[in-house]
Amino acid sequence: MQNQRLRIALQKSGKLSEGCFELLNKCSFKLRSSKNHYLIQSKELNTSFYLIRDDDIPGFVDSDASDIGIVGENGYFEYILENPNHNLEVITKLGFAHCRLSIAVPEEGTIKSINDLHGKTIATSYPESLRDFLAKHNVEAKILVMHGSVELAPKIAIADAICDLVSTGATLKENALVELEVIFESEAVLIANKNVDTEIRSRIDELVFRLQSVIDARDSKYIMLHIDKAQISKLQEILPGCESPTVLHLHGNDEKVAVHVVCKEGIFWDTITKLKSIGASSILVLPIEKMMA
Ligand code: PRT
Ligand code: ZN
Repeated sequence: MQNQRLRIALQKSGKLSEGCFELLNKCSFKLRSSKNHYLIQSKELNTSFYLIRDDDIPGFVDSDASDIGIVGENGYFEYILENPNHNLEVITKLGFAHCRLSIAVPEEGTIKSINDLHGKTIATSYPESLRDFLAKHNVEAKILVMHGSVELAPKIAIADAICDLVSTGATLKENALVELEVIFESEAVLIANKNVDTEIRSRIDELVFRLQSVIDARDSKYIMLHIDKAQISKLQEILPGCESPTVLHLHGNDEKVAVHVVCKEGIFWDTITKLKSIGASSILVLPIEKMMA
């Protein structure tokens, strides 16, 4: 019996929400982004989804307003540094919303190393993560907290440097800034309140199993091809990370076999070219929807 609802906090709209909805919908939830919906009830695993701002998710889970949540590691780190007595734990990384928290400085400026930041002003939306980094590197600098448009701070001369999230680097480039130091890399993570009861814990385990099956399948391909028996070991060299291949007899052909493999690495055109160079033919590369261990 699933009496209690599993409560999940997600970002309502932004850089995390699309990836969250896509991943959860592949786990049989039917979530849709909607302007006016802050609560979605689902029969699947008896869940309630709370759609809120990403900044509120760690506090929501910590205070038991929600059992679990999906947030960027950057938001999680910032929260636990600010709240050392928190009740949070990271359950699993989710492989999307990749970015990095970096210190960046004006391209043509005089700051060329971390030590040059002594006595300077750094603008950021992540003061705790920056404070922690500066302390570890014995740098004393002033932190200016901004909640948006951080990249403009050096241009309008209210800061000498910034500490902000970077993904492609295009925003830094547009503002004539260069990365000086990466503080940490970040991706979306599933966080939980450590004190959930056993019924909720088992439901979280079921959800994590589903999420992991989708994540594992995402970059895996099912490959079918024909090849000379003698070339099977070379085939495994070309497709690293492939499970033990299934080798099937081909009717009326004693030299060639059909090989089926699951390959965990991306299959690109140059891999196909290498497969052809060892005599592989009839190559089929298929996507995998879910992979259960
Ligand atoms: O409204 P709400 O508070 O929920 O959303 P928000 O506007 O505060 O957050 P949002 O949606 O911008 O980001 C949510 C989370 O997505 C972040 O906490 C990160 O974990 C993750 N993420 C991944 C990013 C980026 N990539 C990203 N590129 N968050 C922000 N950016 C911004 C960055 O701040 C900078 O302004 O994009 C710009 C840089 O991008 P590039 O590609 O030009 O380098
Ligand atoms: Zn936010």
